[in-house]
Amino acid sequence: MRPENYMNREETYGAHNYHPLPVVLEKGKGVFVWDVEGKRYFDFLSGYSALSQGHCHPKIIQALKEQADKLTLVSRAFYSNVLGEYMEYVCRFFGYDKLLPMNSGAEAVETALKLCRCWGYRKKGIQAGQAKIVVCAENFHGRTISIISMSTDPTAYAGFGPYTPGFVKIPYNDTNALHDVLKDPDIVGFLVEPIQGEAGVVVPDDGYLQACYTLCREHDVLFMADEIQSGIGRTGKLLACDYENIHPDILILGKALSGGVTPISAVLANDDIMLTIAPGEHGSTFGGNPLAARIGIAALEVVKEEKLSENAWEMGNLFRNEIEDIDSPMIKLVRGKGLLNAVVTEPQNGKTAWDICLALKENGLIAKPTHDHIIRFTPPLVITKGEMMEAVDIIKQTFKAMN
Ligand code: IF1
Repeated sequence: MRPENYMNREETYGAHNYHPLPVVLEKGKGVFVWDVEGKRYFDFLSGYSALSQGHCHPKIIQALKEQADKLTLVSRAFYSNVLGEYMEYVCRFFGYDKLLPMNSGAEAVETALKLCRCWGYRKKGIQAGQAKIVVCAENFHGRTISIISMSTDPTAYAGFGPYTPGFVKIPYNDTNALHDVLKDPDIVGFLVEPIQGEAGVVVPDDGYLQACYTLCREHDVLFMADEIQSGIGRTGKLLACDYENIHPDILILGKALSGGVTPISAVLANDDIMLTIAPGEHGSTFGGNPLAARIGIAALEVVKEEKLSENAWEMGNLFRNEIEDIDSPMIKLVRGKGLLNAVVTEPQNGKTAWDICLALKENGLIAKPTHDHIIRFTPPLVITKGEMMEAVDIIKQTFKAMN
């Protein structure tokens, strides 16, 4: 079949909830993907940062194959021989007492919201039904009804009301705004992305997270970090919160927790918070399944063994230095940390970020715009210097040809 046939079939039988770049992928390995006509591309989206270990990492695929032949699911009605090992491994990896396993990132965010409210009622003594959680404008935490109820982006929430109450929205990167709302005694938590991904890789001022963390401590409010995209080495440290040496009360992980092999997410917290949820009060059919547990251990072992955080730091600096050198009227600025970067573009001669991404695709690199004019560049963290220089050259040539 030709690429158009694949695309038309998806359009015919699939919901139109995405507008994909016109490329049909068939194979992936490391930083590369190949389309159905055998053309190779640098993958600079990495499944929205889920594929940090690269496509089809042999160690993770091996773990998948071995476990798939043994036991894939028991539900949490029974124990398995793998789940406890996974829970211990991840808790020690990030320094927490306990882990609550889920599947998608949104499910983990919803779990964190429930856990925070539950702690508010059972430990902080907030009156039933009155708990409030502070969130930041321009956030992105997923697509469920309660999560879009926190959103300030009409594209995310318009047309899906009525909305879940109990959220207080404040500007991102504004500690005074947080200080002011924390006067409300019913506030039980503050949910924040250490770097805002969907907003276009918005990096807050140095010290912002630390100041928010301190305010939360002072007001007996839980600091919840959504590190689903910024975590697990993506920004050049294991967690983006590590840049400010803060240890979130509730840590939310997803995406690269599985290396892009299967949906795995997790909420981590210490006993005084996690044990406020009693048996039967929360759960998920697939959450903590043995297959995901084996894959999760392998995915994190790769992060450690291949020093992916360190590589993300070095390759991210190289990327931003090279892109900043490009002399193009279409480039307003490049920003990010580690290998979580974005180029803010300026339309020229009617050409937009989408046109740039189409041209990049023709030149062998796939990426996708967010909010029309921002192109997110998030390659797998396994990218080598040689691969990065080759990819940067494609980006340079593409912008040069757009002038
Ligand atoms: C889409 C990007 C968006 C996330 C953070 C929770 C979730 C995500 C910080 C939910 C998911 C994905 C979802 C995907 C586009 C992509 C994304 F920034 F990563 F590019 F939207 F912001 N917290 N991000 O980034 O996790 O339920 O998807 O597993 O929905 O279009 P999920």
